[in-house]
Amino acid sequence: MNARVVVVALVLLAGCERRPSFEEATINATPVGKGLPRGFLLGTATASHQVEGGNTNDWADWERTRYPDGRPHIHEETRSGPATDSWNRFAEDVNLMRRLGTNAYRFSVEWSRLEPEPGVWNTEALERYRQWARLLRAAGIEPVVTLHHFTLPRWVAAQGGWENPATVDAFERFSGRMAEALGAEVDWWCTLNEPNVLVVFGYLEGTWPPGQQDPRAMATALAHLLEAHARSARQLRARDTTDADGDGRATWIGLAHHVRVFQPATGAPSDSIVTGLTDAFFNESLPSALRTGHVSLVVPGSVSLQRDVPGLKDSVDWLGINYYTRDHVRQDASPSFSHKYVPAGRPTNDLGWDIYPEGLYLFLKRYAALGVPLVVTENGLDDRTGERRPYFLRSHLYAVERAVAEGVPVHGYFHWSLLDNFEWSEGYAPRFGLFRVERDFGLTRRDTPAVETFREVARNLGLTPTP
Ligand code: IFM
Repeated sequence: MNARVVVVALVLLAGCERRPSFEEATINATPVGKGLPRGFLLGTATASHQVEGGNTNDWADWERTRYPDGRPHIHEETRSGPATDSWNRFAEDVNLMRRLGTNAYRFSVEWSRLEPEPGVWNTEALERYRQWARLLRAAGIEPVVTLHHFTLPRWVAAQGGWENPATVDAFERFSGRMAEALGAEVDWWCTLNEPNVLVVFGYLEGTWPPGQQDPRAMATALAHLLEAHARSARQLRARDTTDADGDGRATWIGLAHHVRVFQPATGAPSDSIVTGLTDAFFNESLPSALRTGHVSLVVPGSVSLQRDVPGLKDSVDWLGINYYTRDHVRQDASPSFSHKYVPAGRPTNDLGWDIYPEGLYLFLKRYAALGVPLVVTENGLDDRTGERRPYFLRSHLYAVERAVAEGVPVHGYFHWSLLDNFEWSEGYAPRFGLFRVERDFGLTRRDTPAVETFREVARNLGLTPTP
């Protein structure tokens, strides 16, 4: 090879993006945690309805009712009931977090508890959440508060839920009230959890409340959710003026967006087209609306909604990414024009979801273009024996580190979940917890093998798990 050819080859190589190795041996040899930046938030996540117990909201009603053909809405007719009783065991749960060595906890406040009737506020519940935030701070754990994680008060559901613009007004009022009540303790706010998942299950597939199968209703609900987010962010900024953690900012606002890798099943153009459309709707609509302030929702053949939302552009200080899995996509004649599946032989979790850590790296790289810090607000797996979680945790944090090494501003990682909890339509069969919850033995919390892995990562990051 002459010198000119070598120079050209080197120039070409430098211009090529080289993907990091995701070989198991490489991952296992990496002291994960050491490559995360200073101030990185390492935490766990939960949501009120999944852990608190005793909630009365649209989901509790959905759990009691059935589809028109008589099938129960929830696997084995399970009800969330006492959940993990975290409403009463919060201090115990904080001790679990301290044992993990976490420095952040993402939890949601339950709107139906706080405002059981329009304009009627439950001051006792407000006080309890305030105490929780104080307890977390005292333990060196940053509270990250989600304002809406799927559930609605009954009165909001009765007025038409997210299809009704009045719900946007109600959520704005609720957000303002939360900012006033909790702002002295809370800086990190997550307005909404996974609006895309909520509208697909609730308004397109009809498997979550309100049980609709109507693409237009889905688009309307999603547009209202984005408007609610923008107005909520405005309220939080106006009414939470206390810098609780002393970092110079009184609020630090984002939302949690659920992403899935969609990969064409074959090289056929039809598979690629359908994959692109699926990705555009599910993964891209929301970030693009945040970037431009313009909501554009297109479902070929049925919906084209275009709307400017005041305040949406620049409404987030950070973007949360909830990442779990990848789907292979084949074009077919079904209403969604596609069949999504996991090829045989792939490693999966106990819900059959592909375990693909590289996908997290790819999304972090992709959303870096938004120009705001990113936070992995959820990542986890249903692992009923607990044996796969240590490597899952390691490999996904490795993916975060690779993105950080390439300059992506990732500010945190929250494992879903602290403990096994109510997994919506699937009831209590799935186990997403770092701590196992023994439902037949008084909701006792027990370590899974990944607790030790988490502690090791925390130590590598310079945190100090309690013994
Ligand atoms: O349990 C859910 C959570 O409520 C939202 N994100 C996905 C998790 C696992 O399915």
